[in-house]
Amino acid sequence: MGTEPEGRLTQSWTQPPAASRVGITLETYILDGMMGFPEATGAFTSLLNQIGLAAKLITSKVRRAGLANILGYTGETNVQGEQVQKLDEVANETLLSSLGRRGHCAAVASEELEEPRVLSTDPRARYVVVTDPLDGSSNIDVNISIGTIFGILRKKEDRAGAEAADFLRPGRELLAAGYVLYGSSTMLVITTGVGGVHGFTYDPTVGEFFLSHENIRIPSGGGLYSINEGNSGRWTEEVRRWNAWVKEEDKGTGRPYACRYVGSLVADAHRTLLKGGLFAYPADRKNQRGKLRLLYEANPFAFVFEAAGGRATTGSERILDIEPTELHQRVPVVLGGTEEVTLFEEFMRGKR
Ligand code: AFP
Repeated sequence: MGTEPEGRLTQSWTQPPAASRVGITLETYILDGMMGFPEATGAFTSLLNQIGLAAKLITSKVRRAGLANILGYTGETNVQGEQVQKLDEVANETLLSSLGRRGHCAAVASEELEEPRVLSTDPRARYVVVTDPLDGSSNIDVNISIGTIFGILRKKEDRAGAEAADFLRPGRELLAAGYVLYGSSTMLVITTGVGGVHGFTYDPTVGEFFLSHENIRIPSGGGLYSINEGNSGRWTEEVRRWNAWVKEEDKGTGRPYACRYVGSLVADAHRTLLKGGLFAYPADRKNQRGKLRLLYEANPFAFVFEAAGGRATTGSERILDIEPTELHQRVPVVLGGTEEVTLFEEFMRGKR
């Protein structure tokens, strides 16, 4: 299925559906992707299905979190030095066990794990997954949208297990990436790259994801910006100049732009993808390399935004071209429509 052979995905995985297919299930979408490739072994298809299953299981846990009394801190800290809440662990274990069940995923690198977890030592397990199983966890106990972020890479060689080198690869090598948003409804957004970005909304009454947002393209303009303004005292002069510009009054360019900031990357990025504008978490005096993580936060979103016709940059460099050196490496992140991101970069280069 073009997913199975080496390198990038091709043909039916990368073709947007000819006629509208709104209403088909995620499973049908995934299976249809495989149908164009008679030589497909089904491994990639199966992996995507397991991600869909994990999304259903996590959504049910997120929805019942208060009822099941599983909110609250465990008292432990994760590798980022943040307090781990129980739901983070639940989401992490749910994803790991779903991905481990069919034997196609060799290993997972997760925000919750210091080192990758090997799931299969069978050399036929040809994929590795990067994930932030429950992003925005500080929003859990105030009932605000959170999400799961994922990316799939092909393992470098057909040998047993996986090692750090299988994960330390530029985001442009992703075979697929996406996220699940646990919002007013649960949505799974996925792309295999040039085939476009597709959004599936979960119907809890039947337990299925249905295609609701076909071939998402980020609108240009939008008049929205999303940034933690509380950090402005720590920003560089260039970021402050850009920020002052978006707040200036100017009818011609539709300014001032409206500010929207949830503090959950999945929610802020999803709104930006659908409504346009720009999301930024730049480097600042405290977070000198940025705050967000390259492998499992920035790269999957960069992959999604580019596939939707937008751009993703650090402010000076394309995110998908960064050669990672560490599993939990941080990076400045700017996501948005082409014009908005290009303008931000002009400010960063001192051209404005
Ligand atoms: P938590 O998972 O600790 O809530 O962090 C969320 C996050 O990594 C990302 O989802 C947000 O975009 C970003 O942090 C928000 O950071 P600030 O709270 O510093 O604005």
